[in-house]
Amino acid sequence: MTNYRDILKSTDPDVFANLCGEEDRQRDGLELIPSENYTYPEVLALLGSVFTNKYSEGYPGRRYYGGQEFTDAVERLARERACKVFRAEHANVQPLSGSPMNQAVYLGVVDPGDTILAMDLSHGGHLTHGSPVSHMGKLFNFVRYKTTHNQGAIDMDEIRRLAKEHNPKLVLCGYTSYPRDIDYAPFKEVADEVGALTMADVSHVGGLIAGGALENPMDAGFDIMTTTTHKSLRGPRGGMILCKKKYAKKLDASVFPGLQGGPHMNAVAAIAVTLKLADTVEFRDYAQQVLQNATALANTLIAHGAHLVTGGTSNHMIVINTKTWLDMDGRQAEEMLDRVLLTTNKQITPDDPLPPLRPSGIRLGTPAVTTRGMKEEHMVEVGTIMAEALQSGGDETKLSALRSKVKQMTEQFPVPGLEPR
Ligand code: DSN
Repeated sequence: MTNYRDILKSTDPDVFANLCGEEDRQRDGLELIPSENYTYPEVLALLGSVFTNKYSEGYPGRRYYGGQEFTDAVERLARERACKVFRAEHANVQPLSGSPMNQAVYLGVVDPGDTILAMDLSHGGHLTHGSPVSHMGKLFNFVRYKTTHNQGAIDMDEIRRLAKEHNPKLVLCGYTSYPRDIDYAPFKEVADEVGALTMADVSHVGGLIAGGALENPMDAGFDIMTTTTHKSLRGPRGGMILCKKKYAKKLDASVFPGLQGGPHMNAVAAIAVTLKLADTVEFRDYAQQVLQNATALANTLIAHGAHLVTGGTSNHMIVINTKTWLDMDGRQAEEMLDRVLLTTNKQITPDDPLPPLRPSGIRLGTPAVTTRGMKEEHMVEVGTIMAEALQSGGDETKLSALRSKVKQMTEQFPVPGLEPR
């Protein structure tokens, strides 16, 4: 078998050195960014496969180029498996990633200038959910709802009021920084009352829904659901649109030729195998463990006095207001945790008075550490290390001791698909 690494090393030692550096970073540290994960060795094999050589504009059986016997087969497998895992009538597996996936939905089912009801960015909505800095925010009239002031709950009365006032064409839920599960049925009710379509962007929790650990919006009668494939689902970077049959034609045409050209068939093949692996008892156990680990981590942080947005978690994610807790902004907190090899991301909090690059908090989650095999007792350890690091005042002796503890844990739990050094 060709040794691609040796070829790369000899052709481009600079890039090779950075690849090795990134491997070491992933091996030696703990990934706590809630949208990241360690993918399967099978996915790594497919991403680096000859499927990347192929142009496949169109859909299985209707392509614009020849030579599609095998690309058709893998795309059909991916679509069938997506429908089965998410109980959807139709699946499009070609979106290149999360943003084009959501853009394809808007451009496919609503007209420019139409109103879309979605969550405010600082309360957990994604950039593509109508942030004014995104092109989507300029193209469509986004009306934004917020969570409640005290407990950060979804305020269905307010959402109903806004829906009746603004008559949206699309009601959107599913978030990028919201640490709670969602009750989808009331969204469907409100949308039905105003004649709007329903869309759930479950990019963060797609794997937890596939694994049966969280509620599936398709079961609540949603029209459209989108999910990225590289977060809790553990697949390649990519996106999927699931929908009722009656929107299939419009949404397929919106992805291609509306928005995209050739799909990345190496990623489509990798999505197919990801979905096969998601439909297993092992994956269902994994999804449950992600939730149990998040609860254990949240409880540990709370025991150390941390201020958690919404007071806790009921999904894979935790958002900490480090500003109110320790008078430390999110950038300082992220950098302090980097020093003990715990990777998190700075995060704006609801109605954050601070700017996005120096916001009030950090966001973390458990999909990646669960993939490494960690359980609740390890989360207690991670939460304690985290709290001690954040309260260390930057003392290098303390941080060095904490770093050693993290290294011991990472040696005990290797990254799947990454050989030990
Ligand atoms: N970047 C993703 C996240 O971290 O949530 C969303 O686009």
